[in-house]
Amino acid sequence: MRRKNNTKSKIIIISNRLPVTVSKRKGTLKVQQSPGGLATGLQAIRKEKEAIFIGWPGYWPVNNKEKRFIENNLIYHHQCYPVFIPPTEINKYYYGFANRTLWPLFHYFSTYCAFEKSEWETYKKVNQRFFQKVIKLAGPEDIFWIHDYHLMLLPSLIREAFPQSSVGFFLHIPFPSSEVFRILPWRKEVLEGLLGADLLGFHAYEYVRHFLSSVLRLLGYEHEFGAIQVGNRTVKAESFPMGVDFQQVEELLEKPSIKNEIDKLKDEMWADKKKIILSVDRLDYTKGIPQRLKGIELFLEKNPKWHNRFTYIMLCVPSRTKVNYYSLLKEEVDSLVGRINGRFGRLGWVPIYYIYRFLPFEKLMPLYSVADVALITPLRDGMNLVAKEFVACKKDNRGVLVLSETAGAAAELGEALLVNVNNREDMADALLQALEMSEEEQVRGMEFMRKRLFENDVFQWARSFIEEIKEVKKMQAHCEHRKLNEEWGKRLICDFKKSKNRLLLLDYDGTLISFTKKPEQAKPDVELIRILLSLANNPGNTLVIVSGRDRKTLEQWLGEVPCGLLAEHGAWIRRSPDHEWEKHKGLSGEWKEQLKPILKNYEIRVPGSLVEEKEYGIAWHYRNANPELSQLKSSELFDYLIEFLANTDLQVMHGNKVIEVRVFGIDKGNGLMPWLSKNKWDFILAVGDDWTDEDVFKVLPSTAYSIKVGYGQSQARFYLESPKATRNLLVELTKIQK
Ligand code: GDG
Repeated sequence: MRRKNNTKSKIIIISNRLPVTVSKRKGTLKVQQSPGGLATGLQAIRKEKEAIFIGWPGYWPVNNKEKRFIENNLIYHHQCYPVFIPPTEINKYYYGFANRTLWPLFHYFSTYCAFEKSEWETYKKVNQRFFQKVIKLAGPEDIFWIHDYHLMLLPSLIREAFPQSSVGFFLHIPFPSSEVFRILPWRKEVLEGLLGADLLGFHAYEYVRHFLSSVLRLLGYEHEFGAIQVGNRTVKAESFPMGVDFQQVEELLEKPSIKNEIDKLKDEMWADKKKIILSVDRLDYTKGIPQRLKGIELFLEKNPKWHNRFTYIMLCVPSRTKVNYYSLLKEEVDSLVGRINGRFGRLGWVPIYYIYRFLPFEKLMPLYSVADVALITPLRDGMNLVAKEFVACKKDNRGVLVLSETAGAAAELGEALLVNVNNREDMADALLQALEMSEEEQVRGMEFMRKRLFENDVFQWARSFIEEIKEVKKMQAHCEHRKLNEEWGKRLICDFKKSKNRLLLLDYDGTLISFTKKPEQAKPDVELIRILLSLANNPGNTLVIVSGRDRKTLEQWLGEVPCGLLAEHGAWIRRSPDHEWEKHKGLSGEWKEQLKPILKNYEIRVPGSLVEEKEYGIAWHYRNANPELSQLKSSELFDYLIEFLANTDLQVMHGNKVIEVRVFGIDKGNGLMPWLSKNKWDFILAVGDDWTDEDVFKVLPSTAYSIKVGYGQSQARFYLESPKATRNLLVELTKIQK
């Protein structure tokens, strides 16, 4: 029964719910399509990709025989591998942590959240259960695609077991602002769990932004265009708005049984010329159902002329009925519907048809098809597929979508009437506008939306996600390829041996020595001085220390080494100990007096940060400050300085946890010209870790060995992990004394 395939890669889709659910009625087991938006997406992936599914079947077997029976059925008929979870664990993991903690928190209902340690523990345990199933079925070559908030610890569990594997994670609900996310007591564990993936997908760019800022604020990892460096691995966060199966909708609309159903509905509903308003939701507090009903009540109060001229079909599917807030919501909705129907209904007309059950998609389509207006007004929604399905069903381009601006779908469906659900007036006005909209206007909006949905259907969504995982893997492989590995190390040493005129350009902080809490603590140790002396004393070598530090410090710390020095990123150079310091032409430091108070102000406002004054530059360091605050303040200061210094000859640089201002044209590459312009070098090595070292890498000939210390984008040909690795390389070079 176990399928283990280590030779060929396959896609493994892992989600809490399988695309099918098992239930037992009157002693008979039944397998049905699972409800909800995620299941809709999974069905689509399975149409296109060769994939297997791992997930909870929604049922706990009574004995082993039943368990085996279910397993066989699901595996052979549905490519689904069930993870059986005992009811006690389901209570704490699914109804508990997933739906009483994560769901409300991620939808900004923080007051609905329970923070129960035992539920969190069970959540971890169930993630482990999924992991155990995964390792039984998977091989390291497989592509893992994990879905949704129930399994946020699984990416890192898989990463540990298969370090080279391709892991994608997609969140179907919003990722909240970091201010809200940080409320979670286990926030770091959750983020670390997610960062085990190579690619993290979200429905909207806004959620990506929130995720990245949580990662920065809570774990201190910065990002570059959505790429986060986690150790030696690049992790990407991107938005992939999920679409619908447009083609299936078109085909189903042609199916005789559905056509008949549509005609029947039209006869029934349109006979008395009433307009049809439709909503379709799980009965969930995030869907804004009471708010919508109150909007309709106000609409009825304000527009008596519309009485008896429309019918609102409100389809609610029962959901998470075991969670307290859901049963309270049910009571509230029942009473509001009763109140409105009681107040405005009359013989022959009730404004609201309230249906409380699940309808299969084929039954939904005729409703979408005949509805004049869809009222999709969640308070928060990751995407909302119902809105998209409604548009996809509007083959004749007629119909109006009223959509809440806080649904992920609003980012793509800008032609809809966008509303603020909490504003009853806004809701009532939008409904009136929708009911009275001219056909011309309806068609104009619908056409645009349909075109967009046609192009970005659910297959495009799945394809682009899987393709992007592969891209991230390529990016990682490229990075791995750039590593100065043993083979390249040997080549470097061999070229070093063969050459006679070598130029060695070494940055100091972060390259030869690790960062310290305070800049003045990064004095060279005995070992470093020994290495530098040995390199500098080799007659074949010309050694230059290329630093952003001031010349006094460099001289104090490295004065005994017979090497060249470049200080303040090239504002000063000392060609050799026999030379005087030379200043870059036309430099003046008077401007610093104007900037000092601004930077000092930041030093006071951001505890742990400090201002460093150089002769021709001034810098604000924030390495030891709170990452959250310093990220915010550094961007603020950077933006401010850029504007403040526009039209001057000063430039602002955002380096590694430092913002520095210096005179334009001063950079390490320019500063090195006195050495680089000599054409005698048959070997050049340049090592640096920072943004400012890129100016050196840029001006080197392509044969030079340029090495970046640390990961991330760089113009350097190679990279090394740490200052320690740099030293190891240099020690090897000291062994060649010619
Ligand atoms: C989550 C996120 C995100 C079928 N019968 C009924 C029914 N269906 C199908 C609909 C639609 C799906 O269920 C509902 O999807 P939604 O996207 O509207 O909402 P959630 O279930 O909350 O889904 C959501 C989605 O995942 C996908 O990523 O868009 O933001 O919350 O395909 O055809 N739906 C309802 N009643 C039925 O009788 N409500």
